[in-house]
Amino acid sequence: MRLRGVEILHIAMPLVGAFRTSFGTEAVRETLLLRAVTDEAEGWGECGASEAPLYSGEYTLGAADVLRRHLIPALSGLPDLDGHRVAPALSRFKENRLAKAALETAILDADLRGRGESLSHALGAVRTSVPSGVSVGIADSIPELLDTVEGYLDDGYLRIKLKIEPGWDLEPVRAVRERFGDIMLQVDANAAYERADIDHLLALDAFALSLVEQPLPMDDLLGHAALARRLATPICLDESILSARAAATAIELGACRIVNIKAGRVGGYLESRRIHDVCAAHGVPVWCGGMLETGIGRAANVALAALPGFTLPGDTSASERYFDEDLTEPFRLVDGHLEVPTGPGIGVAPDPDRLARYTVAREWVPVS
Ligand code: NPQ
Ligand code: MG
Repeated sequence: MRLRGVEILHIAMPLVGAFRTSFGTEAVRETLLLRAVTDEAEGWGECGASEAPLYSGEYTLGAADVLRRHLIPALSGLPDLDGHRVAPALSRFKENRLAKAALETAILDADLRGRGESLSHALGAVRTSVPSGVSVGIADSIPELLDTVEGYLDDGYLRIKLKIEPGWDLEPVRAVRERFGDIMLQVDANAAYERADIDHLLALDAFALSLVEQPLPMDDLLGHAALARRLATPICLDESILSARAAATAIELGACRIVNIKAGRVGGYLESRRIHDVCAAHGVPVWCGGMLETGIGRAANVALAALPGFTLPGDTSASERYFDEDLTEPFRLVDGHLEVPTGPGIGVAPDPDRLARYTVAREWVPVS
């Protein structure tokens, strides 16, 4: 397969409600879609970056710049390009994992479409549908939070994840546990605490949580290990796990017992599978995280979540959790599950009218 070029589409999708985390509030999903054009097929990838570098150091316009200036040109002149050859061709460029993942996914999608194979099959999926959880942002009040959670439980979500931060932790968690009883419940701090907060975090053990996600800074694996020695609730890492090697290190240090896998954060779906494999070898459960994806990114996440080691419900929510109108046919919750696409590649494509409605700029990056 030979790459002809990549179209970078800048999109802005209004969210059904603002999503607040310890690092900021998002009301419009501003990111990139990539359309890879090859001599065999076209492929799509979605970038996890958002308008500002708040989740990681990457942001949408920075990702577009590194893609047009460095990453896409590095794929020129490769006569036998396929999904597996993207990461080696990009490896001399440091970091920029969200951008690299988007490009690898677009090439992988084109490659698989050309061969008529689904991404789920290529990755080693064993399920036809995946259990879904939902991530619930920080609310203005506890009554408002309880209303939101009740709505998601009525929708059928199989587990609830509450975003927490200092000042919004024990009381909202207690209120949800008391009101809804024995639901599957977990929390995500997005690195909002420090080692000095360890005594405070131990109080979370009172609420029978499935896990506490990324309580401490991403580079503090030893802090997570110290917390893990005192906390009964399993620690799950998100931001800290940037590669399969990082997963192996974190597990060996005792910094986590569960891993959140987001393909964007680790540079792509192929590295995601390696993390899945490392975790499986250590008996560490994994689940699929989310970055407020449109149907393009969501389709690929659902394929990944169908692998055997994904034994916990992911942040693989239905389209309507985030958007009134998705770019693809909407992903719908059926008995708490999303169906895994079976068509070639990621198995979905943007609807042209809806794509035009939410595209704010597009640029064609040719390769020779
Ligand atoms: C997490 N996701 O698990 C992330 C955080 C997150 C679903 O909780 C724009 C882009 C906004 C990426 C908000 C969920 C975001 C974002 C939150 C990622 O930590
Ligand atoms: Mg997280």
